[in-house]
Amino acid sequence: MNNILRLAVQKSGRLSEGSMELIKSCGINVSNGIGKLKAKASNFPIEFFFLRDDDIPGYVADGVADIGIVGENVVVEKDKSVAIVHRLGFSRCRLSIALAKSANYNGPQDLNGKGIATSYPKLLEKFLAENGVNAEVHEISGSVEIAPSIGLAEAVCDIVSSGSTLFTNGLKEVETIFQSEAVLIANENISVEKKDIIEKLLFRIKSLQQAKNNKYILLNAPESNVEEIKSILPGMRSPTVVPLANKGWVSIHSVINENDFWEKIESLKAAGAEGILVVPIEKMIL
Ligand code: PRT
Ligand code: ZN
Repeated sequence: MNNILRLAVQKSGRLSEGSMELIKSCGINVSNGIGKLKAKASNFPIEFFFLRDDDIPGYVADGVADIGIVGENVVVEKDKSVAIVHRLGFSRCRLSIALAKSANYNGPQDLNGKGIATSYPKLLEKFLAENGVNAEVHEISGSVEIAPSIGLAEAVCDIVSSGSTLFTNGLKEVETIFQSEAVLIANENISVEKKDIIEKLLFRIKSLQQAKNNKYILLNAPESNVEEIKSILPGMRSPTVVPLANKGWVSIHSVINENDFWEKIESLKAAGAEGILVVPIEKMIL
């Protein structure tokens, strides 16, 4: 029992799908039947607790769970003693201050004396203090965006993703005070055995993230241009060069970062590359 890692994930909400997809992509089999509070993986020493996201930092800090997947916004707001072990890259969003579309805004000083409704009082108060703003913070637990229309506050400080909620409520985003994504958190006093399991899990997560950022590229080129092409495609170590049946031609295989992709394709074509194929990589172990 002691050597089973207890992972807290959101039961149902914006983090649930991403969390369980990540676990599945790590090759871990688990059936999270609807309404279940706990589940065990069949092929990895891990047990899942399905909880409300707000409770996850507290459960991890108290050691009820060893690790958890939760939005960084919630981790910082709850301010519990947990370690952020790894950033997971999904459920990205921002915490922003918004005002009525018609309001004038030239900077944080324009928030002086205003009422701001939010579910994130700590993050908001930090921003206000850093900017020397004296505003009245109203903590509410949901539907923050309707606060101005019901006369509760002139401004809101809420999570934004596409911006459509603010837009449909006649609000405009004026300050982004925090950028967030799902993170893996851990209890600060974890046993050596459990640390080992976390390392195994992290190894799998990192292999997936590496793979996502890279593509496998195959192309044909005249043998005489190999050196030039090699200098464009550094690859993991160095590109693979295989002779083609057609004399004087080779096939070159390598790995390319997704962000460099279009820029490099142009220089590869200029260096005589033909029949370029770019394919996704499922896992990448460096
Ligand atoms: O029931 P439980 O307490 O577990 O869930 P919850 O309702 O408190 O949280 P949930 O599922 O809404 O969000 C969980 C986490 O997802 C948040 O803490 C963020 O880290 C992250 N996340 C990512 C978001 C959004 N995107 C998001 N768009 N959380 C909330 N929203 C809401 C926001 O509050 C606003 O109402 O969506 C609306 C804005 O979206 P846009 O696209 O209209 O801008
Ligand atoms: Zn919540």
